Amino acid sequence: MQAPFRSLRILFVAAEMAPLVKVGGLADVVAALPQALVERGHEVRVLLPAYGGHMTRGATRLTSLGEGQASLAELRRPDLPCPVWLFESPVFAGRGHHPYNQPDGRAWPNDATAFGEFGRVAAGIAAGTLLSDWHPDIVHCHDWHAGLAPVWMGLEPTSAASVFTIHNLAFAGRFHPRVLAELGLPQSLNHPDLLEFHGDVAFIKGGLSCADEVTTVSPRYAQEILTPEFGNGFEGLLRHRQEHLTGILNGIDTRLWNPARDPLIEHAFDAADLTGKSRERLRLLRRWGVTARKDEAVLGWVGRLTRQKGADLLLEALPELLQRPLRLVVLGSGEPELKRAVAAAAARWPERFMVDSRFDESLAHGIYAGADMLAMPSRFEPCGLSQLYAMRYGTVPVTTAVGGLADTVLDADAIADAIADAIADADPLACSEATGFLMAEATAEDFVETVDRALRWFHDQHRWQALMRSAMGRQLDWSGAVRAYEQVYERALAGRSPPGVGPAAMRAP
Ligand code: NHF
Repeated sequence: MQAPFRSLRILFVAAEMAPLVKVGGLADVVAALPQALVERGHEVRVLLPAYGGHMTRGATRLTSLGEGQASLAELRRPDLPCPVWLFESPVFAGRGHHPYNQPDGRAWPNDATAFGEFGRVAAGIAAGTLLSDWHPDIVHCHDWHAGLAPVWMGLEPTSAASVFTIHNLAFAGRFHPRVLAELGLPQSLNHPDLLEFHGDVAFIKGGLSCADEVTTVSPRYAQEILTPEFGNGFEGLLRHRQEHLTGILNGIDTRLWNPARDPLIEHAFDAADLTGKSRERLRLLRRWGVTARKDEAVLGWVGRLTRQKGADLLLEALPELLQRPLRLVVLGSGEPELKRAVAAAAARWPERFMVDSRFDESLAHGIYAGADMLAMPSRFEPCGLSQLYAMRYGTVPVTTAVGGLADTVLDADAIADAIADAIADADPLACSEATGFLMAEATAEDFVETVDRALRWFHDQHRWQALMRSAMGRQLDWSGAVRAYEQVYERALAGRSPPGVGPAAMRAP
């Protein structure tokens, strides 16, 4: 049954938010979901760490925190969906160039104290001890960085309910248990039902075990993480909390990602007139001084060069792929070894395999607009946003059938076969629901085989254009997700632990 609508005060707690600080898809979601909630009539604030002075430019101080040099500042800007509250503290000092990694690539050594304190600030806002005039109904925490917020909330009297969203279970925020004492948290939290994890403490478990409701970013991933294959050791706990676990597919900000009015591309286009897309293809290749024949497809990659994303599979498949009429364009940085291997391949095949490893939002838009296909051979993918951006720009994803990819990419051959089976003389162009191509296994062989299937469609331009239009026509905005989150918020409020008592899990040991 649909819950009756009421306007809620929601505090988002996250380590990233576009355009202020972005490492991955988390940042896009933490910008777009508040926007959609605000449009539905909710009052939203986002709590973020201030990683450097550049983030607090133009912000006004709300309050100082404790006796140290920490404070809370508010940033209001036309490009932000709601006021952003910045936690300024020496614990985050020096992270200006990257929130998670030191210049040599290693994680910052004080992550536990920094994000532990961050969670404490969220709980202080929830309890009304830090700000007197704004109390959230819901504290919506994202990924391990915010995992201690529901734990701190359990230790302070608050009437707010907590929701924890898993964007990627592979990052757990795992530390030595001594951090509990360093943070002034009780040792009783070092318990298998709470934070303990194989002799360490894992901050993500704070969210998984203590939040009133847990969500993740696609229905398929919500199922997958209950299994040892995708559960990263948390599958037991997640199965235990299954009644409180919901998979809600991410949307995208369709105003920002709109090929008909995207300031980051030069030639606008839409599904009715794709001329601009061909021009964007030329423009994209011109960046590297190359052109492509009509029968050559441009296969793009936008994303981190990691094993999760299957960057190693792309490299393994490369010699085979380059036997085909293909040009590959890669935008991404990531694991040092993969970065080096990608750079070496680019040097070896300069006109066929083109790479840019700088973070460049306009090149990302340029690839979504100008490529024919998007490569995304991920081993696992909680939701995946690149395939959604690509579809919006008529770029057909070639991906693995996992997580959110399986929920959003409908295989063109599978659909064409189903239609042909159902209707004897079906129109060969029929692919009304199809949006891309799915590989069964994350292997280099399957990837090549799936690119081959995509190329067969590409070489029949009538069918290809129908497929592009079908991908572009898919509804990708936040409207469905935002209603699903409202239901989760209502459930969290209805089932929340009584103020001051703490979540059920904290009472158990
Ligand atoms: O889309 C935002 C993103 C997901 O699959 C993505 C991931 C990180 O790995 O929810 O978070």
